[in-house]
Amino acid sequence: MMKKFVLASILVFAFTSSAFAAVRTVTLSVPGMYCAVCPITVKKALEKVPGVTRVNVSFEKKEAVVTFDDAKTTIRALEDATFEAGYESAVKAEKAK
Ligand SMILES: [Cu+2]
Repeated sequence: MMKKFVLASILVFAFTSSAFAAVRTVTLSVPGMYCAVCPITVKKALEKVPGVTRVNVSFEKKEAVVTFDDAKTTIRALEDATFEAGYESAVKAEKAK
Protein backbone atom coordinates (compact mmCIF):
# COMPACT_ATOMS: atom_id res chain seq x y z
CA MET A 1 0.00 0.00 0.00
CA MET A 2 2.70 2.47 1.04
CA LYS A 3 4.94 1.51 -1.83
CA LYS A 4 2.17 2.10 -4.32
CA PHE A 5 1.53 5.50 -2.85
CA VAL A 6 5.20 6.50 -3.07
CA LEU A 7 5.42 5.31 -6.64
CA ALA A 8 2.28 7.22 -7.55
CA SER A 9 3.62 10.45 -6.06
CA ILE A 10 6.89 10.03 -7.93
CA LEU A 11 4.99 9.60 -11.16
CA VAL A 12 2.80 12.61 -10.45
CA PHE A 13 5.86 14.69 -9.61
CA ALA A 14 7.69 13.61 -12.74
CA PHE A 15 4.67 14.41 -14.84
CA THR A 16 3.93 17.80 -13.35
CA SER A 17 7.53 18.98 -13.26
CA SER A 18 8.01 18.11 -16.91
CA ALA A 19 4.68 19.69 -17.76
CA PHE A 20 5.78 23.01 -16.30
CA ALA A 21 9.39 22.88 -17.42
CA ALA A 22 10.12 25.19 -20.27
CA VAL A 23 13.17 26.13 -22.18
CA ARG A 24 13.47 29.88 -22.10
CA THR A 25 15.80 32.32 -23.77
CA VAL A 26 16.58 35.61 -22.11
CA THR A 27 18.82 38.49 -22.98
CA LEU A 28 20.82 39.84 -20.09
CA SER A 29 22.39 43.22 -20.35
CA VAL A 30 25.94 43.09 -18.98
CA PRO A 31 27.15 46.70 -19.04
CA GLY A 32 30.36 46.02 -17.11
CA MET A 33 32.19 44.21 -19.90
CA TYR A 34 35.07 46.43 -20.95
CA CYS A 35 37.49 44.25 -22.92
CA ALA A 36 37.53 41.22 -25.18
CA VAL A 37 38.17 38.79 -22.31
CA CYS A 38 35.12 39.84 -20.30
CA PRO A 39 32.60 38.01 -22.51
CA ILE A 40 34.57 34.78 -22.04
CA THR A 41 34.41 35.14 -18.25
CA VAL A 42 30.69 35.89 -18.38
CA LYS A 43 30.01 32.98 -20.72
CA LYS A 44 31.91 30.53 -18.49
CA ALA A 45 30.07 31.75 -15.40
CA LEU A 46 26.69 31.31 -17.06
CA GLU A 47 27.53 27.90 -18.50
CA LYS A 48 28.27 26.65 -14.98
CA VAL A 49 24.68 27.26 -13.90
CA PRO A 50 22.77 23.95 -13.95
CA GLY A 51 20.06 23.96 -16.59
CA VAL A 52 21.78 26.41 -18.91
CA THR A 53 22.01 24.92 -22.38
CA ARG A 54 23.29 27.78 -24.50
CA VAL A 55 25.14 31.03 -23.90
CA ASN A 56 26.00 33.66 -26.45
CA VAL A 57 27.81 36.73 -25.19
CA SER A 58 28.25 39.79 -27.32
CA PHE A 59 30.91 42.26 -26.26
CA GLU A 60 29.77 44.83 -28.83
CA LYS A 61 26.17 44.77 -27.60
CA LYS A 62 27.20 44.24 -23.97
CA GLU A 63 24.70 41.49 -23.56
CA ALA A 64 24.39 37.76 -22.99
CA VAL A 65 21.73 35.62 -24.60
CA VAL A 66 21.06 32.62 -22.39
CA THR A 67 18.94 29.57 -23.09
CA PHE A 68 17.98 27.60 -19.99
CA ASP A 69 15.52 25.12 -18.56
CA ASP A 70 13.35 26.99 -16.09
CA ALA A 71 12.71 23.81 -14.10
CA LYS A 72 16.41 23.76 -13.21
CA THR A 73 17.34 27.38 -12.85
CA THR A 74 15.95 30.89 -12.64
CA ILE A 75 16.79 34.25 -14.13
CA ARG A 76 17.83 35.30 -10.66
CA ALA A 77 20.41 32.50 -10.57
CA LEU A 78 21.77 33.65 -13.93
CA GLU A 79 22.13 37.21 -12.67
CA ASP A 80 23.82 35.93 -9.52
CA ALA A 81 26.26 33.88 -11.59
CA THR A 82 27.44 36.88 -13.59
CA PHE A 83 27.57 38.97 -10.43
CA GLU A 84 29.79 36.40 -8.74
CA ALA A 85 32.08 36.52 -11.78
CA GLY A 86 32.35 40.27 -11.33
CA TYR A 87 29.66 41.53 -13.68
CA GLU A 88 26.28 42.90 -12.84
CA SER A 89 23.55 41.90 -15.24
CA ALA A 90 19.88 42.57 -15.71
CA VAL A 91 17.22 41.05 -17.91
CA LYS A 92 16.73 43.06 -21.04
CA ALA A 93 14.26 40.94 -22.94
CA GLU A 94 12.79 37.49 -23.02
CA LYS A 95 12.18 35.81 -26.31
CA ALA A 96 8.72 34.40 -26.70
CA LYS A 97 8.62 30.64 -27.04
CU1 LIG B 1 37.70 42.31 -19.73
